[in-house]
Amino acid sequence: MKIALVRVNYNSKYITPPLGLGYLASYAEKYGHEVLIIDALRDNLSNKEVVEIIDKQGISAVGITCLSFFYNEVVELSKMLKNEGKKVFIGGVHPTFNPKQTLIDTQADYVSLGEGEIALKKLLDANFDGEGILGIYNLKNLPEVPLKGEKVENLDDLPFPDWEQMPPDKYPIISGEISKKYPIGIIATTRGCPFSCKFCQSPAFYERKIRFRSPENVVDEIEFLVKKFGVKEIHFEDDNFTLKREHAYEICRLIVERKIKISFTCPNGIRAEFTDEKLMQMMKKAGCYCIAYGIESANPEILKNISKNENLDLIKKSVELASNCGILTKGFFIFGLEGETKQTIKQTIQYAISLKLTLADFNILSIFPDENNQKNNEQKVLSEKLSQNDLIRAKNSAIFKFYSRPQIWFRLIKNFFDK
Ligand code: B12
Ligand code: SF4
Repeated sequence: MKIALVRVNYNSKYITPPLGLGYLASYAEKYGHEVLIIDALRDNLSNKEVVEIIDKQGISAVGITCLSFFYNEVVELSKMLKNEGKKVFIGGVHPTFNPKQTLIDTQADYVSLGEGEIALKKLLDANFDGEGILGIYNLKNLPEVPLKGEKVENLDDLPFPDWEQMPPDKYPIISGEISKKYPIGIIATTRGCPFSCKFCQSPAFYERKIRFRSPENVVDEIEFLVKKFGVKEIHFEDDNFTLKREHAYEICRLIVERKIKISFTCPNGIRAEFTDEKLMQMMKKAGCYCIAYGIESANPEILKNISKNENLDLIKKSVELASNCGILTKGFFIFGLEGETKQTIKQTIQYAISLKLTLADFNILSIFPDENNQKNNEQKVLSEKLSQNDLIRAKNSAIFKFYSRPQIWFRLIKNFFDK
C-alpha cells in the first residue's frame, strides 16, 4: 500500500529530520509498502501545498506526526485531507496522551498510540482496517484505558531511518541547537527513560523502560551517514545518552577504533551521576565537544517535588570534569516548577553562574494537555506563587546575568576556532 507520512509546517526555530517518521517509513518499506515522507517544516509548505502533493501522487492514506506545540496545524491538515476523501491517521506524543480529543478535533480515522512501527505495518497489511490492531483506535473502539502499540523489543531489528527521504544536507545549518560542523546526522541510541520527572512525558510514553541499540548497530549507522551523506557531526537525541556508562563508552570507543572523523554532542540533557572521567575522556577522544545537563533547579525541595532527585554537588563536579576534558557544557533550567518562589529563582541563577557552564538554557515550565486538561496546546504554570510575567522577568534576568559575563564569550569564541 502507498501512503504519505507528514510533518506539518509550524513556527519553529528547530528544523531537524523527523526521526520518528524516518523509522516508520523504513519499517513499512521493509515489509513492501511504499512511503512518501513529506516534511512540510523543512520545505516550508503550507497545508494546502501538502494536500496538493498528496493528490498529485494519487495517495489515499496519510499519517501525520503530532506533538502538542503543533497540534492546531495538524488539526487543520487532517480536516483538509478528510474533505478530500483521504484516510487519515495521527500518531506521536500528543495523541498518545489525548486520543479521544485528537480523534474529535482532527476527524481522523485512527490515532496511533505509543511507538508506531508495528502498528503501522499491521494497518497497511490490513489495507487500512485498524480493527483489532493494538495501539490503533477510532472513536468507536477507543477503550477507557487504551493500550499503546506493540514495540520492537530489540532495537537492532529496526532498519535505519529512511535517510534517503530526509538527507542531512537538506536540513538547515542552524537548527536552533549548538552545532560545529555540517551536515548533521541525528541518532537515537536508546528508547525510553527509567526516571519519572514530573514535567516530562518520556517516562509515561515509554513506560519507564529503556531499550538500548547495540553500540555496533549505532556506529554502523554513523558510518553509513558519513559515507553516504558526508555527515560531519552527530547529535545523539537520546533522553539520556550516558544512562548506561558502558553503552556510551563502547559507542565512543568504536568511533575511535573505526577512525570515524566526526564531532558530536548530546543536546538533550544527561544526568550527572552517570558520568566519570574515563567516559568523558573517551567521549572527547571520539569527537564530543558539548554535553547538555538537565539541571532544572538549584533548590533541593523543588528537585524533590518534580522527582528529579539529582545531587547538586555531583552536577557541579561533572560539569567541571567535562570542562577540564575540553568539552563545552550547557545547563537546562526551568522556572515555574512546583514550589518556585522569587527566592528559589535567585538560588537557581546563582547556582547556574557558579557552574563551569558555557551555555545555559532558561525555560518557563510548559505543561502539555492530557485528556483531563483539554485546552489544545495552551500551557499552564505549576508554580502558585508566581505569575507568568514574574517568570518571564526571571528568565530574562537569568539570561542577562549568565551571558553578560566575559568568560562565557571567551569560552564560546575559543570553541569556534577550536576545530
Ligand atoms: C529529540 C527531541 C527534540 C529535538 C529534535 C526534535 C525533532 N526533530 O523531532 C529538539 C532538541 C529540536 C527538540 C526540541 C523541543 N522539544 Co523535544 N524531544 C525530543 C525527544 C528527546 C526525542 C524525540 C525523538 O526523536 N524520538 C525518537 C522517535 C523515533 O520517536 P517519536 O518521534 O516519538 O516517533 C515514534 C512515536 O511517537 C510514533 N509516531 C510518531 N509520529 C507518528 C505518526 C504516525 C502516523 C504513527 C503511526 C506513529 C507515530 O512512532 C514513532 C516511531 O516509534 C522527545 C522525548 C522523547 N523521548 O520522545 C522530546 C519531546 C518530543 N520534546 C518536547 C518538547 C516540549 C520540546 C520543546 C518544545 C522544548 C523547548 N521548551 O524548547 C522543543 C521544541 C521543538 C520544536 N519546536 O520543534 C516534548 C513534547 C511534549 C508534547 N506533548 O508535545 C517531548 C516529548 C519531551 C517532553 N518534555 O516530554 N526536541
Ligand atoms: S531524566 Fe530526562 S528524560 Fe528521564 S524523566 Fe527526567 S527529564 Fe525526562
